[in-house]
Amino acid sequence: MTLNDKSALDQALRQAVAQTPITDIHTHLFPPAHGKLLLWGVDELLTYHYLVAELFTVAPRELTPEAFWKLPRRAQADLVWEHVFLRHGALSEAARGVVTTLNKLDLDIAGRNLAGIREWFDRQDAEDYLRKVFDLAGLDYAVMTNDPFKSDEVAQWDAGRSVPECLKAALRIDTLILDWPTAAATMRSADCDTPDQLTPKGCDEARRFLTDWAGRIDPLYLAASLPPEFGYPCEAQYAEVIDRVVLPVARELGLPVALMIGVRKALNPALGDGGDGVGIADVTAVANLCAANPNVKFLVTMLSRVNQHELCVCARKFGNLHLFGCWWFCNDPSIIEEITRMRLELLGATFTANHSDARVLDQLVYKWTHTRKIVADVLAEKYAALYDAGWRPSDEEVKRDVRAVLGGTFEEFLAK
Ligand code: RAT
Ligand code: ZN
Repeated sequence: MTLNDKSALDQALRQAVAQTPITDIHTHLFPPAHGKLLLWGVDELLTYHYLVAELFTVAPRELTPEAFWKLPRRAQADLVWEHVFLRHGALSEAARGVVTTLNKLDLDIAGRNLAGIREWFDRQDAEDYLRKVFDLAGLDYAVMTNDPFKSDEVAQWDAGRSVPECLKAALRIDTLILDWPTAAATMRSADCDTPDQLTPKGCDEARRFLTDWAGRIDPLYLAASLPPEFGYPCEAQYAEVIDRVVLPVARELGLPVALMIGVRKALNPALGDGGDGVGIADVTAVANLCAANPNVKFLVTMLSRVNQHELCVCARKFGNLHLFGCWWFCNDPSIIEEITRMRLELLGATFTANHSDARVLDQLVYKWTHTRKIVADVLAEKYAALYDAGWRPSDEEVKRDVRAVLGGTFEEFLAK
């Protein structure tokens, strides 16, 4: 059906954004059967590392990170609640996210009834709650981050625990790329004969290790987060690991390589996960990787706002490069809006607008509520301009384009 009037077009678009199932292509969720690895509930929401970092910008000087980390989770959550929410207004995106989530769950956040909210969570069952959250967020599936170099994660796979259909795997390989000796030690404990040096035999064994893991968990892609200094080609050992291990496995198994570039790890180590920072990265490294490896697909996101325009231009040059998400410090409304508009203008609907990066199951609710609103507003503006220019899209085309930026082009890219 052609949408011949502008308000029908706007309505169709907004309805499509509200109803289209989303594929969340990067999270830190785990199957409920993996026990404690799956974080959920109000105390986990309140102690999200974004909020812990915020706590230490407002907390009294007597409260040190060292003392904070020794407290039980609930006491940590109380401190965030008191200082970030009650005393300082809950104005950040991470704080608003907690409010959106609890409100969408029909809990009494307006009444600030933290005790009642905790009681409600104490009565939930992880499996049922997972289904409820996926329904509320409107997801078809989410991609996990599965690290074969982390023993607590490996133990769950060794035990053969079940994985629900709505969670797909991604094989995380930061340790392999950035810290060969530690990766080699892990591989040796998994019956690979990998020496501390990057020898031909070590590379064979590492390729075998990755291939075995891919067989076990069926990942959609290989993934790593990298520092701003990441360069390619370069003399550093990581470039050799990429050339001799990662790219051959990606080619052989037909798996894309996801690169998240620009994190300055442990800027303030006392804050744990909340202590990482951002640096401006080198987009040329991505261009060189894409140019030198036309038969490997790259999924790329960058952490610095400064890199976003150059990265969009790069994506216009390489069919083997797919841009995704507004990562971490870019996952704020003003920046999501800017990046989404920029990507649409430079790339059309051939990118993945966002990923949640959810570490706590419940965060899916707010991350996608907030992103859907922005995607709807930006697409509405673009469709209105296109209408004014004389184009008349059909309802089906609008739905196709909405799905494209919410997971459709990601799936096409995987299948390419
Ligand atoms: O966004 C985050 O929660 C970060 O801490 C990281 O998890 C980052 O997204 C990563 O995957 O390394
Ligand atoms: Zn992440």
